Amino acid sequence: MSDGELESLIARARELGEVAGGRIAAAADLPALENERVAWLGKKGEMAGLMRRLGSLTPDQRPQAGQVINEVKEAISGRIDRRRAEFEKAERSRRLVGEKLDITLPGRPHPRGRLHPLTQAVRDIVGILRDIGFDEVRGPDLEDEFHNFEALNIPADHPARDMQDTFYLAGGGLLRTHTSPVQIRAMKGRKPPLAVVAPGRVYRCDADQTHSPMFTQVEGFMVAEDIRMSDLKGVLELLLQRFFGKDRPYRMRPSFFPFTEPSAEFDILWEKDDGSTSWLEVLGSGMIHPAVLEAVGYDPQKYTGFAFGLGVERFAMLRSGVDNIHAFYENDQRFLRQF
Ligand code: 2NL
Repeated sequence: MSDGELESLIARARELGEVAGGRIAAAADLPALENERVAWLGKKGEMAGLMRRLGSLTPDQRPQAGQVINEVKEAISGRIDRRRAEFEKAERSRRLVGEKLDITLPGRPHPRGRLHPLTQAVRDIVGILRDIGFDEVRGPDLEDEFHNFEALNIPADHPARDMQDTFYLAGGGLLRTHTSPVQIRAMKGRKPPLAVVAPGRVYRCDADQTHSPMFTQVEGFMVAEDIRMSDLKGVLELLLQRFFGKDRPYRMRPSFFPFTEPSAEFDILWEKDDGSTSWLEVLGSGMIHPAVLEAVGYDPQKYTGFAFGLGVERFAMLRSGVDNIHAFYENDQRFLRQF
């Protein structure tokens, strides 16, 4: 075999190495680069073609030519690897620029949750009474005639028992019209002396600007030997002063409820925007009627007590200046955020 064939093979290998270098440098992206790898180094590629030509050389010529071809192959492979690394680096920095975070920006504020104004008012009222020794109790919204009416000395022909005032359920149940039945249950389950406060939702068949078919009440009572009207006045004055402020004038005037005798209502003096004032009723109360004490098994000769009831919406409205009770139930964030 002639030296000419050896020389031409080596020259061809070096020439192809040069051409491959140019093509690899010109590859525009990773897929194009992969095409070059297949074209030069693949099984059917240019370098494999050169290797096949080794067969036409003499055995002592083959190692020489083989070494050159291998050097060229390695050079091509090295160029491809470096070019690939360049593409990968460029791709990474493109991604990093896209994902860039400005960690010096202020964080997005999370709106702070808060208690509903009625929940706040219930907690304040109950808190004031717990401070002076009242026990908080809760009970069912669904009641029966005995606990809601009969035990409270409300006779069968009383207007409160009318379909127009009370939500009756099929089957004889009713939605409690006050939290008194919770107190009746507390009295039946315990013995005097005791003082209890019962907050909760109550229901009446009634709706306008100042009435909602569901509203929130806090009732309370105290029963022991020798509880007097002065105890009633002392406790309720403290409640009004702590809730509305010490300087807010109040007055007590006679009233009537079937479950208390005598009965008294409390008004507070309210100053309007135009400077004029008026008395607003905020609390009903009285000495617990002997018939009520008897209904729960207490001896009215031995024990006396007072009880009171208040509408929480009223308390909350007067404290905050809200003039429509329904605002408390619409869950408008613009309203609720103000409290
Ligand atoms: C009002 C009047 C009142 C009571 C509620 C009561 C409860 C028992 C016994 C006796 Cl278990 N009385 N509760 C007493 C007087 C008035 O509420 O105007 N509430 C909004």
